Amino acid sequence: MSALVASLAILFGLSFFGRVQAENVEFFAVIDGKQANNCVGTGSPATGTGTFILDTATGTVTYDINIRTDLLMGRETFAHVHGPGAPCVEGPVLYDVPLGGHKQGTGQVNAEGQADMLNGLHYMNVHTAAVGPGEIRGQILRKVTTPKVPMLSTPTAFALALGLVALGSIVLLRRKAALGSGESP
Ligand SMILES: [Cu+2]
Repeated sequence: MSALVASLAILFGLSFFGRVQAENVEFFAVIDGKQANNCVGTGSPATGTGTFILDTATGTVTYDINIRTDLLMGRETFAHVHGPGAPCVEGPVLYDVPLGGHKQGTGQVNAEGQADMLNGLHYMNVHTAAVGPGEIRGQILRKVTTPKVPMLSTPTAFALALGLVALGSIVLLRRKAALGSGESP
């Protein structure tokens, strides 16, 4: 019986571990003209920001990008995520991103693409009629996250607090009883 319980506990632990391993990694990009043209800049007043979430189990990248397309110097022609490409260095196209000020969708990267992305070697690139190779660009960098502190759920915390109060009361009652018996002649 206890062996069965132990097996179940191990199985539960493994499934939990497996779930933790397939994590979503968050990235952020600040997009501007300064990073484009090998960091020589393009003089574009347009800017943007983007969030990218990489599912390490599937290699799917879910993005949400906002760009001031109204400030672009020319009509937007293509939008891609490129990589591998370090900051100020150009790289090949990895996946298409729709045109427009609000870009939402998913891209797919292979194991190598995932490793490059985690190493900060992917970048968002907006091509325009004014600057063909890319008017604005933004390096896609991993979000700095603070380690999560394990939090007690409210019922658990309540039960724990109730237990401590009960324990304290028992200790106090025992002390009182002990003192009472000591005082009596
Ligand atoms: Cu491109």
